[in-house]
Amino acid sequence: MRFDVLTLFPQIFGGYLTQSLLAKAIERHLVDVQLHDIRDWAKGKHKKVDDRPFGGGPGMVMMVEPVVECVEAVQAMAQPPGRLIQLTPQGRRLDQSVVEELCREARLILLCGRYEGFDERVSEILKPDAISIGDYVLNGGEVAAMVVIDAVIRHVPGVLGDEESAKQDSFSGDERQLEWAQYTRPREFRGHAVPEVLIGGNHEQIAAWRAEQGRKRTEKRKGEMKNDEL
Ligand code: 6GU
Repeated sequence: MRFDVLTLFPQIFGGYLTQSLLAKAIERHLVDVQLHDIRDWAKGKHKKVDDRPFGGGPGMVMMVEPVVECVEAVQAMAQPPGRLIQLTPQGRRLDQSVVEELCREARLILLCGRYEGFDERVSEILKPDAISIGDYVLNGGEVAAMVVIDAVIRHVPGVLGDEESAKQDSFSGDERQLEWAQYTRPREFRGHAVPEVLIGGNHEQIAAWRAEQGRKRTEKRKGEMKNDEL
């Protein structure tokens, strides 16, 4: 699967791309992430990518011309042109069902905004799929793009060591059950012991205990959630 990230700050992605699961997936050619600096498509001596809003008001708006030209050029760099995602707090909220929809694409183009957003004509011309990662405002779409990549690559065949892991994740499938409590060594720390059942080795009892744990966590979390999150 290929991701193209369009940003004014490609260096933000450096550490993320070179660590852990994603680095291994890239090394094994399961995932390809290409970074593109929107400023490379800016015109003039000052390579201007943002300007003051018509009508006044605070902040700067990302200009339509470099953004549209960057997206079009990047889409033409490889086949297929890919699905264009605009990271914006005004977008549809990312959840596991959106992630499962995105992972079916061969290529995603992730357009990250900064400042007070994009000139509206970016949306009119390119008709991106606008996605938000939650109801709070970030300084830009870069962290949100990493969230999208991180969630989506878990579903790319071969990326996880154990092929079943993504399916077993909380929120996957219809159950949306939270996972059970996990423990590893030591068996006791500061008076907190690992539940006896996990040490006994009775697999039926362990499975029953875990199922009960998952149910309890899910119930507790539902009690804490607002209605629209259920
Ligand atoms: Cl995708 N971008 C920004 N700037 N803020 C956000 C967001 C995205 N999702 C939640 N807040």
